Amino acid sequence: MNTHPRSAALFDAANKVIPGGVNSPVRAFRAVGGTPLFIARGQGSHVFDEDGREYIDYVGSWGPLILGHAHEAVVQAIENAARLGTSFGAPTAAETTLAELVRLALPSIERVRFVNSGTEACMSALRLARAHTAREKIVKCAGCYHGHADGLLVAAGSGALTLGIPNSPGVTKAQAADTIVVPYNDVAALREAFARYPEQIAAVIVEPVAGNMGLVLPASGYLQSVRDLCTLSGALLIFDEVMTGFRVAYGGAQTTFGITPDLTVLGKIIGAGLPVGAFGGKAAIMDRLAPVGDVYQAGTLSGNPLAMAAGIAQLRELTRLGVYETLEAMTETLVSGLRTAFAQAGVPAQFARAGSMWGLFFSAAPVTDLASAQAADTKAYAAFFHSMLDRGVYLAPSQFEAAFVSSAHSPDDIRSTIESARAALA
Ligand code: HOZ
Repeated sequence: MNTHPRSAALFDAANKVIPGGVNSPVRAFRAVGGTPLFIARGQGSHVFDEDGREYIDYVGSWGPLILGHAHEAVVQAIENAARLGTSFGAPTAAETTLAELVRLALPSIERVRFVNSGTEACMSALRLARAHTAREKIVKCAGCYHGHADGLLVAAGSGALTLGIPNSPGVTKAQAADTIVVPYNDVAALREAFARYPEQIAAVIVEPVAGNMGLVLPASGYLQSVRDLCTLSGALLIFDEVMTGFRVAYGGAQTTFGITPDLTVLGKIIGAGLPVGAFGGKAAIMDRLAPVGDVYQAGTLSGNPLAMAAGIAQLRELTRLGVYETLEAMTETLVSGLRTAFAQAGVPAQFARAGSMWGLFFSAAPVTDLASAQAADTKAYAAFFHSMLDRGVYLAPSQFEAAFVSSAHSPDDIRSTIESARAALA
């Protein structure tokens, strides 16, 4: 019996006009099977599907909804901004206000440019890094995901990994040739890459906490070694903090781990879930961008007034005393409760947490990189995902994604999620 008839009907209709019925592939539920839920609305920590069912949401639009769905301050800011006009293609004061908030939060950023997505931000940051260093090659880690620009769809994580197409057709050999791939958490491999391509590597781009092959933490000292190797060889270090920025701490993973990247990429969290991204860094690098410098980068919707207003409202809420402490404590309660539930059920699993991001692998062995992430039991994850969904808990429909707790999650949500997991594992 189909328990989601309306979602199923909407999916059928979508499939007729949208490839695969979705506008971003992980949503299609291919990794876990079944019909994707069509979401009608979200409120706080919960989402409601088109069939009227309610779920505790740990996707949170893939991270940006750190205050939960439809937070009053964010909604009000968007409403106010919309009344003044939705787009001008001209500068607005709000862009400087948000830029200031970002600069104050992340001391490695002296100048920031807003774009519309993490993909755009990564693509632009790399162009800038290549121009600044006059070098062409870049290094990325297998299983890290930096959006879907051509040269970055090489050993990519997230949806590309979920669907088994980490190297997408359509990316030419030439586009992929300048991307060097090394395993995450492997300093020796990175050192070897620098030795093999002396003075050719423009930048190393890395998720300081990997969140697109599931959640994989950096080994102790790894990020410092990456920093040191970049400095030694004159390559730029780019932290992709699309997931971790304003999430693992207000100042992002660079604050948590005390590492200063040359460039930082930020994503939808600085727009409270509206389409926005950003990249920023030292003025000496950022000022190569047009119109000051000669590196071209542009966009009509960049710095869009609705996105700026939402972002300002969200970041201001996040500066309230104790927000991160509460988020972290809540997430720790959840993860330790789940860990105990799995242990008591005799199901081998690896849990990881960074601030209010968390992840789960069905694996008896530690997960430290893409190879160990791929060795986890994805079928067991799919079965668990559906059992949890049946019990009103919405996890990411893929093993290779992270989960997120928001400040709207209540102790009751956490308790009920742990209880659901116990029941699902029984
Ligand atoms: N690749 C995104 C998560 N890391 C999923 C995007 C989406 O489906 O909205």
